[in-house]
Amino acid sequence: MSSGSKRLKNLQICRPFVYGNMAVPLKEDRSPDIPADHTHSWTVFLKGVNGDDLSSFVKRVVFKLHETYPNSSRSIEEPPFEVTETGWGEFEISVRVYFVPEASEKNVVMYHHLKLHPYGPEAEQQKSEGATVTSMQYDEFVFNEPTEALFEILTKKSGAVLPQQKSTLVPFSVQSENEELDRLSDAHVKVQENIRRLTERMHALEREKAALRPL
Ligand code: SLL
Repeated sequence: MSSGSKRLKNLQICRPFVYGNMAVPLKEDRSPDIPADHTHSWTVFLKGVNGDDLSSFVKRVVFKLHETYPNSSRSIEEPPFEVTETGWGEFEISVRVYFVPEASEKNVVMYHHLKLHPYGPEAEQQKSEGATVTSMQYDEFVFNEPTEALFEILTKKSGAVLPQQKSTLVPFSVQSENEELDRLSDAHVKVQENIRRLTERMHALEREKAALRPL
């Protein structure tokens, strides 16, 4: 076995990342090279939560676009792992991630629905402003029993960890995760309290019913 290919038993190491797309409507002064029926410019991407570079352990990312695009399978070999295009329609993009050879990990695939149009209560307003639409998903690479070499890369070279504090730029952080856990635990306490109150009420009504004499 070559050095570093031994696996570290009973160890799991995770790295957070985000993938998704941003899209903007094309303006009047669009380039003449863009086909007339295209309405939006968009970028599909995969990156660290903080915008961190993942290339110490990600070797390449293959974005598989709709077959209406020429060379619909786009292999990106270095960061930024993204594809920018123009088009008119929304469709599903597969995002396949290949890891560096030292990792000895199988590739993984995620699916992202390309989003061009705003939706929700502010959709009309955003549409009239030509606002940028973003659709992004948080996920984590989970490496079970990583090779020594991958462990070395992840702990020594790559930052790419969840930021401690939340900020307006990065919606994902240890702080927001803890806040979410607090909200869940508050909700749990409230639900337990409601169950207790309603059970008591039910028992009281049952007692009342039992005390009623049949007519
Ligand atoms: C739809 N099912 O009907 C989808 C398909 C395809 C979008 C969307 C490419 C343009 C081109 C493009 O925008 N394809 O041919 O260059 O909405």
